[in-house]
Amino acid sequence: MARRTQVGIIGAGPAGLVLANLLLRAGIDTVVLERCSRTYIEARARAGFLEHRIVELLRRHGLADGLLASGTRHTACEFRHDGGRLRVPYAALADDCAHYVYPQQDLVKDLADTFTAAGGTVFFAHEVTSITGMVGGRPRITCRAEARATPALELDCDFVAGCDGFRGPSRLTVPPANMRTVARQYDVGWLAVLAQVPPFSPEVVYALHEDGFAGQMPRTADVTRFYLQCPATDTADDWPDDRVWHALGRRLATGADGGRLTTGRILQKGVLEMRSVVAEPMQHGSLFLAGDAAHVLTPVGAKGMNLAIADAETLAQGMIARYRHGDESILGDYSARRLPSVWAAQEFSDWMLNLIHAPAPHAPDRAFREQLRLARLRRLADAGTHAAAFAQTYVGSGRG
Ligand code: FAS
Repeated sequence: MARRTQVGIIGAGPAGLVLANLLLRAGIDTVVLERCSRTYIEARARAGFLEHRIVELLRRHGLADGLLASGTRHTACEFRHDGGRLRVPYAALADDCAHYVYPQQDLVKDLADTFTAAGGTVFFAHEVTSITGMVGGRPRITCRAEARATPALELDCDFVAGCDGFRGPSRLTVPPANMRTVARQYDVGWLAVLAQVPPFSPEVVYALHEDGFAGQMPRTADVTRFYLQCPATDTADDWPDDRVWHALGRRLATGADGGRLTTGRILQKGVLEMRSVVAEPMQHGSLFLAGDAAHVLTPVGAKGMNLAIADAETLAQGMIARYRHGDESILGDYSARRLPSVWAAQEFSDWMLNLIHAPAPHAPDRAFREQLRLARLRRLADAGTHAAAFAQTYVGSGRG
């Protein structure tokens, strides 16, 4: 027997859970379907950097209590090159707008707690296997439960929100003739490391080193995220712990007054594929994509989670206007409203990637590209209009 709701949401990540909370508060019936268990999604470490405009968005909707109570406010970052250090006080250059660092898994837990405490329904450990009736019919979502004994669930709804990430079924359900996917693959990898050590600097540090980029992203007082540029073909096996710590120490140029890198237990280690993808349009009939289901970026510039939450707000506004006033205009141009911000974030991420990454060792134009990125760094140092533009885009001071 199919269950009925107004909006079926696939995926309990930042996009799905923000959307679910906003719709529930507006009195719109919604059901969230999530393939993984609650315990798993509330422990899955990913992003951690929240832009100013996204913190204000969550505050506006009463969803920021946890991050404002336990998150850390960041107002500056540092670039290191060849023993030199350039500190960019981006908040001071962007109307005192700051980032908040708050682990994504903690935000996801807050959002899930708030939604279920308000009576919201999430089917955890339910994997969506098909989506039908998006055009001209009645959308139906079918999923199978992890627990073999539990019968498959069918959900009839007016709208389907595909918030199921880059590998989820939603985008793949749309015929290619109705949605183009544009992509860029970068010829570098990022070794993403999560370590049980205190950060050596309270701020984000980007090191531009001839061996490749290295970065430190504080997460909490005793857990730190590090990134190391590596060949795209590398795997975690190529990076035993001592090699990781050696490369971090060398590239981040810690020691003296550069902060002392504490080595310790590595909790997580994996090579991230550096690719960027955008689906256009982000909707098809009664199916609307939000977050990584519609667009992925490299973690450079830390925009992924922020875009996902901004998509969810615009989609919620569209659905609320539709149910309350029969006004389909926001839903009608949902993609036109979101894609400019998506491409702005892609452009910034690409610019940042070319700033911090060392050109490939044997690239014929290596020396030229090296000078280009130093020129970019010098422009950031002059604290003029360019640095201000960097600060505003980096921190997300404008409307997103
Ligand atoms: P999510 O991927 O978070 O959520 C989608 C949900 O859908 C998942 O819970 C999944 O289990 C579920 N799902 C998938 N298929 C399903 C199915 N068939 N049925 C039911 N459910 C299904 N971004 C930053 O801004 N800063 C960072 O530092 C950063 N670091 C990252 C590090 C890593 C290792 C990764 C992988 C990503 C990182 N990102 C970062 C990007 C990341 O934060 C994403 O942008 C963010 O999770 C996007 O949120 P959602 O769109 O909600 O998708």
